[in-house]
Amino acid sequence: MLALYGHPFSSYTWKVLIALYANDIEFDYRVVDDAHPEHAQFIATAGPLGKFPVLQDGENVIFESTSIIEYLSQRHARNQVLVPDEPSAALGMRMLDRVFDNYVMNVMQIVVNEYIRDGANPDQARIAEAREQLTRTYAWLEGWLEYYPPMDHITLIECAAAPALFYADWVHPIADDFPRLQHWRAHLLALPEVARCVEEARPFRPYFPLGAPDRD
Ligand SMILES: N[C@@H](CCC(=O)N[C@@H](CS)C(=O)NCC(=O)O)C(=O)O
Repeated sequence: MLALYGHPFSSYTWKVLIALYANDIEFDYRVVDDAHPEHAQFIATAGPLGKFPVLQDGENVIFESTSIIEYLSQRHARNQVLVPDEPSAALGMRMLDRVFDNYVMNVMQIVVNEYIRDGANPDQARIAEAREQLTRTYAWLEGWLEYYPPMDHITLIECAAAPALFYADWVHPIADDFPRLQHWRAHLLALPEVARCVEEARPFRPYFPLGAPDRD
Protein backbone atom coordinates (compact mmCIF):
# COMPACT_ATOMS: atom_id res chain seq x y z
CA MET A 1 0.00 0.00 0.00
CA LEU A 2 1.10 3.59 -0.58
CA ALA A 3 2.33 5.54 2.42
CA LEU A 4 2.08 9.32 2.69
CA TYR A 5 4.21 11.23 5.15
CA GLY A 6 2.67 14.58 5.97
CA HIS A 7 0.59 16.53 8.40
CA PRO A 8 -3.11 17.53 8.31
CA PHE A 9 -2.30 21.24 8.87
CA SER A 10 0.36 21.33 6.14
CA SER A 11 -0.71 23.09 2.95
CA TYR A 12 1.60 21.03 0.73
CA THR A 13 0.29 17.82 2.31
CA TRP A 14 -3.23 18.98 1.36
CA LYS A 15 -2.17 19.22 -2.27
CA VAL A 16 -1.46 15.49 -2.32
CA LEU A 17 -4.35 14.49 -0.06
CA ILE A 18 -6.82 16.15 -2.44
CA ALA A 19 -5.43 14.06 -5.32
CA LEU A 20 -5.56 10.86 -3.24
CA TYR A 21 -9.11 11.52 -2.00
CA ALA A 22 -10.34 12.42 -5.51
CA ASN A 23 -9.21 9.02 -6.76
CA ASP A 24 -10.19 6.95 -3.72
CA ILE A 25 -6.59 5.79 -3.44
CA GLU A 26 -5.90 3.87 -0.25
CA PHE A 27 -2.81 4.88 1.65
CA ASP A 28 -1.20 4.63 5.03
CA TYR A 29 -1.16 8.17 6.49
CA ARG A 30 2.11 8.59 8.40
CA VAL A 31 1.69 11.83 10.29
CA VAL A 32 4.90 13.73 10.94
CA ASP A 33 4.63 14.84 14.55
CA ASP A 34 6.32 14.48 17.93
CA ALA A 35 4.44 11.23 18.59
CA HIS A 36 6.08 9.58 15.56
CA PRO A 37 9.83 10.31 15.49
CA GLU A 38 10.31 7.47 13.01
CA HIS A 39 8.25 9.41 10.45
CA ALA A 40 10.40 12.52 10.89
CA GLN A 41 13.46 10.31 10.59
CA PHE A 42 12.22 8.92 7.29
CA ILE A 43 11.51 12.29 5.68
CA ALA A 44 14.78 13.77 6.97
CA THR A 45 16.73 11.91 4.28
CA ALA A 46 14.03 11.45 1.61
CA GLY A 47 14.71 14.89 0.08
CA PRO A 48 17.46 17.46 0.56
CA LEU A 49 15.75 19.57 3.24
CA GLY A 50 13.60 16.97 4.97
CA LYS A 51 10.32 18.55 3.90
CA PHE A 52 6.99 16.83 3.57
CA PRO A 53 4.85 15.49 1.94
CA VAL A 54 6.74 12.38 0.88
CA LEU A 55 5.12 9.42 -0.86
CA GLN A 56 6.44 5.88 -0.54
CA ASP A 57 5.27 3.30 -3.06
CA GLY A 58 7.29 0.14 -2.52
CA GLU A 59 10.85 1.04 -3.51
CA ASN A 60 9.80 4.38 -4.98
CA VAL A 61 10.14 7.41 -2.72
CA ILE A 62 8.84 10.65 -4.19
CA PHE A 63 9.06 14.10 -2.66
CA GLU A 64 7.78 17.50 -3.91
CA SER A 65 4.00 17.67 -3.90
CA THR A 66 3.73 18.34 -7.65
CA SER A 67 5.94 15.35 -8.48
CA ILE A 68 3.85 13.18 -6.18
CA ILE A 69 0.66 14.27 -7.97
CA GLU A 70 2.28 13.57 -11.36
CA TYR A 71 3.26 10.12 -10.07
CA LEU A 72 -0.26 9.43 -8.80
CA SER A 73 -1.68 10.65 -12.10
CA GLN A 74 0.56 8.25 -14.07
CA ARG A 75 0.11 5.16 -11.92
CA HIS A 76 -2.81 5.35 -9.52
CA ALA A 77 -5.46 7.81 -10.72
CA ARG A 78 -8.65 5.91 -11.45
CA ASN A 79 -11.47 8.45 -11.27
CA GLN A 80 -10.04 11.83 -12.17
CA VAL A 81 -7.33 12.84 -14.63
CA LEU A 82 -4.98 14.90 -12.48
CA VAL A 83 -2.58 15.84 -15.30
CA PRO A 84 -3.75 15.31 -18.90
CA ASP A 85 -1.66 13.40 -21.45
CA GLU A 86 -2.05 16.10 -24.08
CA PRO A 87 1.23 18.10 -23.88
CA SER A 88 -0.05 21.65 -24.24
CA ALA A 89 -2.95 21.10 -21.79
CA ALA A 90 -0.48 19.57 -19.32
CA LEU A 91 1.93 22.48 -19.79
CA GLY A 92 -0.78 25.05 -19.01
CA MET A 93 -1.72 23.13 -15.89
CA ARG A 94 1.89 22.87 -14.71
CA MET A 95 2.32 26.61 -15.24
CA LEU A 96 -0.65 27.35 -12.98
CA ASP A 97 0.68 24.90 -10.41
CA ARG A 98 3.89 26.97 -10.33
CA VAL A 99 1.82 30.16 -9.89
CA PHE A 100 0.06 28.74 -6.83
CA ASP A 101 3.22 27.36 -5.24
CA ASN A 102 5.62 30.20 -6.02
CA TYR A 103 3.41 33.28 -6.00
CA VAL A 104 0.72 32.33 -3.48
CA MET A 105 1.79 29.51 -1.12
CA ASN A 106 5.46 30.46 -0.73
CA VAL A 107 4.72 34.19 -0.49
CA MET A 108 2.04 33.56 2.16
CA GLN A 109 4.66 31.46 3.97
CA ILE A 110 7.04 34.46 4.17
CA VAL A 111 4.50 36.22 6.40
CA VAL A 112 3.83 33.08 8.47
CA ASN A 113 7.57 32.52 8.93
CA GLU A 114 8.02 36.08 10.19
CA TYR A 115 5.48 35.36 12.96
CA ILE A 116 7.14 32.03 13.75
CA ARG A 117 10.54 33.74 13.92
CA ASP A 118 9.41 36.52 16.25
CA GLY A 119 5.66 36.95 16.68
CA ALA A 120 6.08 40.12 18.76
CA ASN A 121 8.42 41.77 16.31
CA PRO A 122 7.97 40.44 12.75
CA ASP A 123 9.91 42.18 9.98
CA GLN A 124 7.32 44.66 8.70
CA ALA A 125 9.21 45.43 5.49
CA ARG A 126 9.30 41.77 4.49
CA ILE A 127 5.61 41.41 5.37
CA ALA A 128 4.63 44.48 3.33
CA GLU A 129 6.58 43.18 0.34
CA ALA A 130 4.89 39.76 0.59
CA ARG A 131 1.44 41.36 0.90
CA GLU A 132 2.07 43.46 -2.20
CA GLN A 133 3.08 40.34 -4.13
CA LEU A 134 -0.05 38.51 -2.97
CA THR A 135 -2.23 41.41 -4.12
CA ARG A 136 -0.56 41.38 -7.54
CA THR A 137 -1.06 37.62 -7.81
CA TYR A 138 -4.72 37.90 -6.76
CA ALA A 139 -5.19 40.50 -9.53
CA TRP A 140 -3.57 38.20 -12.09
CA LEU A 141 -5.70 35.24 -10.97
CA GLU A 142 -8.84 37.40 -11.18
CA GLY A 143 -8.09 37.93 -14.88
CA TRP A 144 -7.19 34.27 -15.46
CA LEU A 145 -10.46 33.14 -13.87
CA GLU A 146 -12.38 34.84 -16.65
CA TYR A 147 -11.30 31.84 -18.76
CA TYR A 148 -11.30 29.13 -16.07
CA PRO A 149 -14.80 28.53 -14.72
CA PRO A 150 -15.16 26.72 -11.34
CA MET A 151 -15.19 22.96 -11.94
CA ASP A 152 -16.17 20.03 -9.75
CA HIS A 153 -13.34 18.00 -11.28
CA ILE A 154 -10.00 17.73 -9.43
CA THR A 155 -6.85 18.37 -11.44
CA LEU A 156 -3.35 19.50 -10.51
CA ILE A 157 -4.73 23.05 -10.59
CA GLU A 158 -7.38 22.44 -7.92
CA CYS A 159 -4.86 20.48 -5.79
CA ALA A 160 -2.46 23.44 -5.83
CA ALA A 161 -5.03 26.23 -5.65
CA ALA A 162 -7.19 25.05 -2.74
CA PRO A 163 -4.58 24.99 0.06
CA ALA A 164 -2.75 28.03 -1.32
CA LEU A 165 -5.89 30.18 -1.40
CA PHE A 166 -7.21 28.76 1.87
CA TYR A 167 -4.19 29.93 3.86
CA ALA A 168 -3.30 33.01 1.77
CA ASP A 169 -6.73 34.46 2.48
CA TRP A 170 -6.09 34.06 6.21
CA VAL A 171 -2.81 35.95 5.90
CA HIS A 172 -3.87 38.55 3.33
CA PRO A 173 -7.65 38.50 2.72
CA ILE A 174 -8.78 38.45 -0.90
CA ALA A 175 -10.34 41.90 -1.34
CA ASP A 176 -13.78 42.56 -2.81
CA ASP A 177 -11.93 43.86 -5.91
CA PHE A 178 -11.45 40.18 -6.82
CA PRO A 179 -14.97 38.66 -6.80
CA ARG A 180 -14.14 35.77 -9.14
CA LEU A 181 -11.25 34.74 -6.92
CA GLN A 182 -13.36 35.02 -3.77
CA HIS A 183 -16.06 32.89 -5.39
CA TRP A 184 -13.58 30.30 -6.67
CA ARG A 185 -11.95 29.96 -3.24
CA ALA A 186 -15.39 29.27 -1.71
CA HIS A 187 -16.16 26.80 -4.51
CA LEU A 188 -12.86 24.95 -3.93
CA LEU A 189 -13.42 24.73 -0.16
CA ALA A 190 -16.83 23.17 -0.78
CA LEU A 191 -15.43 20.34 -2.95
CA PRO A 192 -15.69 17.13 -0.89
CA GLU A 193 -11.96 16.33 -1.15
CA VAL A 194 -11.01 19.82 0.02
CA ALA A 195 -13.73 20.01 2.71
CA ARG A 196 -12.25 16.82 4.14
CA CYS A 197 -8.80 18.44 4.39
CA VAL A 198 -10.32 21.54 6.02
CA GLU A 199 -12.02 19.38 8.67
CA GLU A 200 -8.94 17.24 9.33
CA ALA A 201 -6.89 20.40 9.86
CA ARG A 202 -9.44 22.14 12.12
CA PRO A 203 -8.05 20.83 15.45
CA PHE A 204 -4.68 22.43 14.64
CA ARG A 205 -5.99 25.96 14.04
CA PRO A 206 -4.85 27.23 17.45
CA TYR A 207 -1.27 26.72 16.23
CA PHE A 208 -1.61 29.13 13.29
CA PRO A 209 1.09 31.73 14.06
CA LEU A 210 -1.01 34.77 13.06
CA GLY A 211 -4.14 33.44 14.80
CA ALA A 212 -6.72 31.66 12.66
CA PRO A 213 -9.76 33.74 11.67
CA ASP A 214 -13.17 32.66 12.96
CA ARG A 215 -14.49 31.45 9.57
CA ASP A 216 -14.05 28.71 6.94
N1 LIG B 1 8.12 22.39 -2.50
C1 LIG B 1 7.73 21.46 -1.47
C2 LIG B 1 7.38 22.27 -0.22
C3 LIG B 1 7.17 21.38 0.98
C4 LIG B 1 7.10 22.17 2.27
O1 LIG B 1 7.48 23.34 2.36
N2 LIG B 1 6.58 21.49 3.30
C5 LIG B 1 6.48 22.06 4.62
C6 LIG B 1 5.13 21.69 5.23
S1 LIG B 1 3.78 22.45 4.37
C7 LIG B 1 7.55 21.47 5.50
O2 LIG B 1 8.04 20.40 5.24
N3 LIG B 1 7.88 22.18 6.57
C8 LIG B 1 8.81 21.68 7.55
C9 LIG B 1 10.23 22.06 7.26
O3 LIG B 1 10.47 22.87 6.35
O4 LIG B 1 11.10 21.56 7.96
C10 LIG B 1 6.55 20.61 -1.94
O5 LIG B 1 5.87 20.99 -2.90
O6 LIG B 1 6.35 19.50 -1.42
